Amino acid sequence: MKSSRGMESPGAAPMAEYGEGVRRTAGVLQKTVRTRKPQTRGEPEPRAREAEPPPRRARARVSGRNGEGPGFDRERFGPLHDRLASAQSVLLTSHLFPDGDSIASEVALALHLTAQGKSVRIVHEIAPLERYSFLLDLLPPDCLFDWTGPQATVDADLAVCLDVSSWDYMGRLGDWLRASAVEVAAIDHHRLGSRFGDHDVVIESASSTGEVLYRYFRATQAAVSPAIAEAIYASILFDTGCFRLGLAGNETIRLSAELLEYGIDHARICRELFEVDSWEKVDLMRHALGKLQSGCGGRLAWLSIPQDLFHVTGARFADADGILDELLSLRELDVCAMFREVNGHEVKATFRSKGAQDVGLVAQEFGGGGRRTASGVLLPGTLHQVMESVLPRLQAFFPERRGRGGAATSARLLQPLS
Ligand SMILES: [Mn+2]
Repeated sequence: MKSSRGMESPGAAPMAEYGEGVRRTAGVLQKTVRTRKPQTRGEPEPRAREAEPPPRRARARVSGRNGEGPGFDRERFGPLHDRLASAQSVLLTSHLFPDGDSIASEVALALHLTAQGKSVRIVHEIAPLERYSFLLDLLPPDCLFDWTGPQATVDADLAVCLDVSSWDYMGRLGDWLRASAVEVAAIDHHRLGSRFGDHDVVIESASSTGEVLYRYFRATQAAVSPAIAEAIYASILFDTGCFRLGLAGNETIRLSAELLEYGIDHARICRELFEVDSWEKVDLMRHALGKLQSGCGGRLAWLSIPQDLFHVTGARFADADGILDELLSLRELDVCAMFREVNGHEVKATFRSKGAQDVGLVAQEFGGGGRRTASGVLLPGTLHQVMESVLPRLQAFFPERRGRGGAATSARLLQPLS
């Protein structure tokens, strides 16, 4: 089965969210080439971002020898550090449907670069969801963001691609970058198929691209402002679902504790990231869970969402994102999958694993991408065809169940809602 793209993070906004003309602008930021917008939530500035001194521990950290901070690895960080130092105008971008990690890491790097007097522009060909505006509000007034795509890129001498290491998942902007003379660097935590840019920094053990950036900042003794710390902390919370999912290991938690010393309001960021659902989403979940099926002794579960359901409930494509993360709360469950009909001939398959099974490999086998615990792929075909093709691969994770009366294939259909 031929397939296409699929970076995936918990909460990632997938393709069809933006894929139809009607929905393209619904619920997403609709600004083009503008400076920072005024505060719109009617709240006072939550903190003095630049005025505060860094916390004591952060100050102590900055006094390394030979210009090298903790964890400095010249081979890993040196080329990017040198190239960023000489860049004047930097374009920042991410994958096609930017998620919390995409936007937060772009914002953190933009803050870092503008503080050095560099011209920075964040570019996406489709606007990010409105829910990420609290991150964009951290940007300084002179940082431009632009949702018009490739035409915005002409004056950059370096492009940094964050949270994406696949040209396939960069849309028209990726095509433009590849054809242009602009140098490219990747900062990422996804499994890298092949070398991407000339100055890549990829750390697969990091929870998020924001964490990769923070390790880079520490290693290069970069000044970390409270706003940078907040953006990085948000990226870690987003990609780990508040330290529950993915790679939330010792180092991630240690670094997060360090970030909290910048005066971050953990509860507020959790609210901004995770308490943003609509009643339409709840309605979608209610219907979608009515079609939940399980197999392999309850270790595998899957559900499918026909396109109609989005129309009926008024929910957006991305509203289905959190459903699999909810299923992970099931004790017996190890792997779950969701199949969303994008249109009559394409289906987005999304996978989650608690970690023992590598769903990143499954997505990769079908041409998609992601990590061990979260992955996805856009596949051609009808819902039925795609599920018939993909489910046996997931069932193969649990061979011991297959020999026992075909438990792997006798799916249990939970009682639908009346
Ligand atoms: Mn990420």
